[in-house]
Amino acid sequence: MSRNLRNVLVAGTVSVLAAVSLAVAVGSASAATTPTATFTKVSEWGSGFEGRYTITNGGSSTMNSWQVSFTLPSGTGISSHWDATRSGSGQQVVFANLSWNGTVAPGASVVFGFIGTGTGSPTGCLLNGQPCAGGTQPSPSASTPRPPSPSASPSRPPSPSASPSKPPSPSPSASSGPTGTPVAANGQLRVCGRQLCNKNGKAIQLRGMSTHGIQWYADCATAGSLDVLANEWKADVLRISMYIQEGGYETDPRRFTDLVHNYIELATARGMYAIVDWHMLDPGDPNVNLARAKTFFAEIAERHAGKVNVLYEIANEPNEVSWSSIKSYADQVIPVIRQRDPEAVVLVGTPDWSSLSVSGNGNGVATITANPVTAGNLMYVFHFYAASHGNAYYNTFAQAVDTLPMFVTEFGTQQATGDGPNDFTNAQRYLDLMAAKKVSWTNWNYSDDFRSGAVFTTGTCATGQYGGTGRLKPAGAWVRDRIRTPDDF
Ligand code: IDC
Repeated sequence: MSRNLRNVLVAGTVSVLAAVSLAVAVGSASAATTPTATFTKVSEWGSGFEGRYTITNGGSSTMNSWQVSFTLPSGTGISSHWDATRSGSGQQVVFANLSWNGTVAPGASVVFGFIGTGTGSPTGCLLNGQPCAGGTQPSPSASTPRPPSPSASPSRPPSPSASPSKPPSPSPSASSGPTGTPVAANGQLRVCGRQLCNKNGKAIQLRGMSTHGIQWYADCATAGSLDVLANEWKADVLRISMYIQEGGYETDPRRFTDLVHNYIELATARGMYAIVDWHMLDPGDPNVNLARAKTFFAEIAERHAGKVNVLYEIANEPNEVSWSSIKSYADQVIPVIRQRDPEAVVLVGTPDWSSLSVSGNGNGVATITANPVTAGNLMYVFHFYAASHGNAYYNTFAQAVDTLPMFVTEFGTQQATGDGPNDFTNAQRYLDLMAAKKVSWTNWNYSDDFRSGAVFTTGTCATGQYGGTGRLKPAGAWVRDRIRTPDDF
């Protein structure tokens, strides 16, 4: 699969979407001097779709809050949403701003989105009680009041032309998402020997980004930021980092499970693989969270078994615990996943913060080889931070990739704190090895945290402006360049 093909297809999709927006907001977009809310279906897959509203303040005064209401036809529903609160009942839906995205300056836009079930589209949209298509506000001094434009009429019944007569899409299957993407090219992955192989049995390398902890930085992993990650950075994979402690899953299992469901859908709609990262860290014994992990992974695997793009990372960084305890945990969690999603690749963390025991001065490669996890179709995880982890780490990793199936789900170009100066030279040494051996990787992290390892400068996520390189820290610009280079699928 060439990047060029993917670009062409993405460009084609964008033009269809542009046409859709035009049809919905016809006659108002350029002339509007009042706020508008424009709906687009970002992608559709037969049984559902990703919907997006863009609220643009075409007026001359700042909006301090917003509310968008509409009706869905029966048979169409909403399974999850982001960047807004949702209320309403039955087919009546009401979305309103969150605390951080209610203020919209003149000329600015905010976006929220949802995953729809069924095939219908919203009708009767109102933004703060006014038609979403907006209109030209008559100035008080105008001598000749303008007649309301047809599109500004709130009582307009949904005409056939308001629901765009989009030609049937090339019907991507429900499981593989949009065409021309890493997932469309590679389909269901499996571990063949020590490699990660695609549906054709070809060894491939995936490159992408890890979110920061979604309990802190959910606002950096949005439909808009993931558009940039997929289309501009050309990432193959998104790692969804859900901490268990530190304000994560244990505080509200329902909410965090739903967040992960939603990120899986967002990645799927963009044709990226999704790694579900059970980000256990402190305490370091994964068995402490065993019951929680079983509950969580049962629901995730049940819901997403029909997809080909989900990988399960069952223990981020075990520490201060033996390999045999980690193996015991893996041997209990993996069957919970496999009963529901038999084909999925599973990733297992290794001792001493997924260092293959190097951090504890041990030799995890030999220990694991002597006593591997019982299940097949799995890979072992290695993490490194280039400014902290020199030859001892590198040499163990080099030995591991010739011995075990390995996946690097986290690395940084800086110190193990995720902060401090970058060592791009040492980082490149690891990347060269991973390219040569086709070891897949995700970099830590796709957020605007203040530390040097967060790719965006502080404050980026509040602006919603992720494109280009203007808001990237040095580590962000460096890793973006290394994700964007063509794949060999
Ligand atoms: C760090 C975050 C930091 C957060 C801390 C909490 O950068 O904002 O306060 O976690 O535990 C890892 C971990 C990952 C760390 C990262 C950088 O998997 O959670 O993130 N790191 O320290 N292993 C090695 C480095």
